[in-house]
Amino acid sequence: MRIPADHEPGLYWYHPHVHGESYADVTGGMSGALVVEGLQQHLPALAAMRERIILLRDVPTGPGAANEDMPMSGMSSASSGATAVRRSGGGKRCRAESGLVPTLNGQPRAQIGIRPGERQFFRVVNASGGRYFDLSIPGEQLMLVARDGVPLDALPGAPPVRRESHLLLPPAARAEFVVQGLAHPTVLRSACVDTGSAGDADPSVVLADLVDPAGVSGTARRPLGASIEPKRAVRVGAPLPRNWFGRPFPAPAVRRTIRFTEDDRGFYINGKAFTMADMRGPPAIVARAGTVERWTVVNDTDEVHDFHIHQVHFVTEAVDGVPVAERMWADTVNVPPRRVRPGGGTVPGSAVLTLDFRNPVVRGTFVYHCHILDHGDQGMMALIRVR
Ligand SMILES: [Cu+2]
Repeated sequence: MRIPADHEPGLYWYHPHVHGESYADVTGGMSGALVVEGLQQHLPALAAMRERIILLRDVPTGPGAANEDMPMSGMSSASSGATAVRRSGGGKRCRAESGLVPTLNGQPRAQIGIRPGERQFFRVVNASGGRYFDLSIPGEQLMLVARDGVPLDALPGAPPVRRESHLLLPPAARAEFVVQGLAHPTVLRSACVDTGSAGDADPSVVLADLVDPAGVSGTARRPLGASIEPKRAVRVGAPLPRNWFGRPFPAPAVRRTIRFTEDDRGFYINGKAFTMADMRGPPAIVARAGTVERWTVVNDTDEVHDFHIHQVHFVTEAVDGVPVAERMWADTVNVPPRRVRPGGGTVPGSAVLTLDFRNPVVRGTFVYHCHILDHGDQGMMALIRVR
């Protein structure tokens, strides 16, 4: 595989993409991580830290495999802008069985050794077929440095590090963040994600225990590893590759609406359920290379959908009409379900995206789809050609 010299450093992953079978293949574990090296050169503080590549997979559960977490704590509600989702208060949906058990690098409840004060660099892939994770570590903030393979400061004006109380990772999303060991044992957990009244159950779960490998020692009070506190100046080393991610946007060349719907027979984009035969058919969208486009992804269903496009990254500008304050590059975004209007009727959910077709390597015909893979398999997918 040839990686262009101006590619961003960051975290990607791979899996089979056979239409109609992706959910089964990915749930069966056919996936792996891909790291494009260089983030540690850009943020030298990371180079001093232990790196952990973490794949979260959902696997079919056997008897007694459940690993339910405690009820929702009083954490603040969604703060991570582009991927805000409603969080439920631990109601029925949060106790529902999904039939799948989440695993961290293959283990239902992993152990991660981290000394008090030690900083480690977590590079997390949501490689599940359809589960949302809402990651947090009780008692600390996560220092986010990259999302969906792109360092945060690749976007002009964005800081290299953001402090987050939790990180929502829709299926296929990646988050790269720094974790600092606490003086007492804690956990990496996922809070229950409310995926809407028709959505799948994504109950809360403990993914890993974070423990001091030396036991209760009380040593090492001072931080180990270099500082990466966003409030102090984070030292930036090698500059990021000069490429299209760092250039200001021109005005959108085209505006489009992508509408997600579903019924008892399948899942649709703009009224069309994708089939295997459509792989060779004309693309739903032809985009002009060298432009940016503004897409409004509309969710007119009662469950979340996870918009994802191949090859291209985008910036989420607004979710449900609310401008996103913390803009960043991404290739997955949660689109919230429709909601009931107080006076009656419903309002569809929406996400407004700026898609970037300027990079000359972004060419040819590829897909965009819901990355809840059973939805994509049942038709929520379409072709785009860039020329
Ligand atoms: Cu979907």
